[in-house]
Amino acid sequence: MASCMGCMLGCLFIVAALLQGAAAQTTHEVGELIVGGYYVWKVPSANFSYATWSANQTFTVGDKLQFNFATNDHDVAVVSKAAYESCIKTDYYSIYNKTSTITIESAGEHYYICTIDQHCENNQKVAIMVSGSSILSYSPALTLLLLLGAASLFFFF
Ligand SMILES: [Cu+2]
Repeated sequence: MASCMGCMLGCLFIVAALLQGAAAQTTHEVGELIVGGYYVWKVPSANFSYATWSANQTFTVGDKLQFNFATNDHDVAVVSKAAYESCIKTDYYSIYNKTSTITIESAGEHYYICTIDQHCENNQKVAIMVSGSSILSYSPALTLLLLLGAASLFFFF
């Protein structure tokens, strides 16, 4: 009976920790806040900068980038650093032609540009730096919770 309780307690701890880890993943709306309260992927106005936007956010593997825009007005091309810097629009890893949510799959730098007209030259492009984070490295409290869960499993079995 005691081992059953311990097992259940351990499982609950781990499930709670995993749920908290999943909830920690963020969806970043990549864009400028417009009238009406929407974030839109667009050519930045004078008082908005994608560089500043990016610098003020924390990106973690598993986070999502949401690009909102009207089809044909813009697109999102995932590009290399060189293509980002020089606005090379024909050399991309993938491209999205309508409002899209892109999951960040890996740590490091990621680059996105709009290939429509001169939008990229007018700074409709964003670079993000993604930290390599797992659930365990996400927070010390979470790690402790996981360890407690595992320990109670071990102890009661
Ligand atoms: Cu555009």
